[in-house]
Amino acid sequence: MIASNSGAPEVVAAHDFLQLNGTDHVEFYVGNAKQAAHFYKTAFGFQDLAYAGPETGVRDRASYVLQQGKIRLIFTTALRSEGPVAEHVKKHGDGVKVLALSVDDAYGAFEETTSRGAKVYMEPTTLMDDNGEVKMCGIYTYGETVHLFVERKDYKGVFMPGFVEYKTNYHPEPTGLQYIDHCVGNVDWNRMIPVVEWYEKIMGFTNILSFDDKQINTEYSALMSKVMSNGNGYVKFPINEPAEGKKKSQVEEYLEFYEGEGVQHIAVATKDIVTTVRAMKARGVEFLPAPPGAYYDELSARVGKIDEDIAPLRELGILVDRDEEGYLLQIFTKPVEDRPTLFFEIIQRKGAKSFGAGNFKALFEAIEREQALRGNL
Ligand code: TYF
Ligand code: FE
Repeated sequence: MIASNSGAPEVVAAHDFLQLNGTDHVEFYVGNAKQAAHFYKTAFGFQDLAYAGPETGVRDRASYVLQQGKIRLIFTTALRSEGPVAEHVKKHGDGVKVLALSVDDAYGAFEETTSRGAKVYMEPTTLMDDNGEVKMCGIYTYGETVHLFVERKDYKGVFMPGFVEYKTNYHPEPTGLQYIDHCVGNVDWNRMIPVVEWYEKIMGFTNILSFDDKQINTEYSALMSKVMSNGNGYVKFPINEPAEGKKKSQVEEYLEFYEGEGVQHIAVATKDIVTTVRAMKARGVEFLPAPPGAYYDELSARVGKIDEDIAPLRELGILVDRDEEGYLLQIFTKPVEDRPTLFFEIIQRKGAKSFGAGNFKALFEAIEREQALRGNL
């Protein structure tokens, strides 16, 4: 925060005018929300929370809200061929439409962002029922993706007005997922800087880390990435752009199959990555294959002493990286739909605040092997 000089016109420096409390929820637009909800319950261990659809007076769509730890995911599908949900799915396939952020003042967030030039997605709205009220508004970010600002102060209902409790007799165990650590966007050629500047200007975010194509490359491809963070660090959005390489980069493959910019991966945190990943694998989640054995032979030399045994990390293909503050363990799923677009990262932080730059080479080579199998490298 920069103090303003008395007398001089106030410089609008990046400061935390939005006061975000973290991620409120992530909404996916999908071809079949009932089956998507079943998959995220079965494979990821999410729990029933709320529902809206024809039975609750919503005519054009059905939405299932699932929860695990602090993470809330909504799966929404269209009930007719026309309308914004059907059109989104036709173009992009299943994907993330909404990254909703928790605020104390949704109307204020609308004022702060639209006065700085944000494009309006949803005017400030107050939803009310017997359980209280929820206020929200929304703005567009990259591609057709939007940010909602959600103020739910003392709302007592299951999710928000318009939703009823979703209750089934199918309750797979949670897998230990706790909160959303970061959500990454893939943007077009020459768009990373404008999007980064958009987060600085419109949202008051700062660029906390940058990786250029000299640092992120393999024999075949490259990408660039800048990590944007809000003031308290609860909301982090890395932004990736493809870079020139011998062959097609994974970001280009995404842009081609998503038919535009969008959310590439959602990183979810766990306190025990070995248990979480073992459970998810047993339930059918597909992860990128483990890096070559040499990665684990050289692990101790590269990252020093860690609390975990190396054998289960090697068995499951979990990656480890260290920074000045500690270390982190991470692993990436394969894309979770047929288009090679959205995937998930499971991450356990042990002090480290970074993003696993030491794993980029091993990771991107694993991604490229999958790309080659799809005929897209
Ligand atoms: O979010 C990150 O920066 C890390 C690394 O296509 C990463 O998870 C970056 C780009 C990418 C996959 C992973
Ligand atoms: Fe990540």
